[in-house]
Amino acid sequence: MLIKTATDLNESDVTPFGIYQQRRRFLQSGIAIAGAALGASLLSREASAALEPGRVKPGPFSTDEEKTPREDVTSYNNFYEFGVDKSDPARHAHKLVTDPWSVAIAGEVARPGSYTLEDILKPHALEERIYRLRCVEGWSMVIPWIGFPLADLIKRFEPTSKAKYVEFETLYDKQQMPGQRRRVLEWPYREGLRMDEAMHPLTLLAVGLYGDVLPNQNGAPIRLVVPWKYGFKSIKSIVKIRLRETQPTSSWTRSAPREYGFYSNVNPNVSHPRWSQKRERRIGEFLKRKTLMFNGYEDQVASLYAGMDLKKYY
Ligand SMILES: Nc1nc2c(c(=O)[nH]1)N[C@H]1C(S)=C(S)[C@@H](COP(=O)(O)O)O[C@H]1N2
Ligand SMILES: [Mo]
Repeated sequence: MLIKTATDLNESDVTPFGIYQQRRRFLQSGIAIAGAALGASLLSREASAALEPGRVKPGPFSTDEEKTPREDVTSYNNFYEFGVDKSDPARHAHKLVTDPWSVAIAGEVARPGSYTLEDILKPHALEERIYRLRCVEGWSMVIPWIGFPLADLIKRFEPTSKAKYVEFETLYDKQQMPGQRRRVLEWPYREGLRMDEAMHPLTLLAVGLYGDVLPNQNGAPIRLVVPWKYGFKSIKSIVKIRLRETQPTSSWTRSAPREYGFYSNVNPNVSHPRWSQKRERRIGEFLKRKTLMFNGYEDQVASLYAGMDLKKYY
């Protein structure tokens, strides 16, 4: 596989240098970078001086629901590579080395290769998007992500006419990810989307949350966010993106095919074989809420599934 560097990218891929430099600082500093719009109180003085206020622009599709407190977003996690308890990721994910990081782009693309995180991010303007996340287990959060549309990344690498699906893989490294010593899932963690789902403007590659770089337990340095699907589709700490002609099998489908299908759209009318999906507990709230079709993103995504039997394609 080719190792490509920044110089291999098209001129049209390149962002004005000032923005590029700021983004480098953002990624290297590991400290908050948000401008006034995101709450300047989080910023160290050096960081705020280095960054143009408002560089992370508010993006589309944000909910105005109350955000889940940052403490909960970063301490109540599913990241089985670090253990199966909700508190394990926050406790153990500091072992993950996220710099340097590279992402392989493979399969049905004109420009496959191994790209550094810097190469991956450079042309993309970052946005803040406040999305609901609904875990298949029956809880939900509202999280202010920072990222950019997956579609913009995929287009850069020029999918071939055979590209019908996208497969994602998390890092596989038992030294850094002690949870991988137990076969609770088939490692590496894998997920997949149909091409039109991957190209949908809601589908985000996130590199930050709450105005800061992603904490390791939330999937640093880069993770997927697909807000109309159950949380497990939003794969963390991605090292490979492969475009494919055939439908990939996700880790969860492989481990329990009757419980976790390829689509895994949030759907209150289709129960998990062992529990109902009609209601959910918003983390921090006492009373349960009704789960919304497609997690409340029905207007945006229902057309992707027109004519499909969603009980069959769960
Ligand atoms: N690699 C990997 N990605 C993963 C998981 C995981 O165990 N490993 N858990 C998933 C599940 S079940 C959920 S609900 C979300 C949780 O994301 P959060 O911890 O950032 O809220 O991450 C998803 N992505
Ligand atoms: Mo989940």
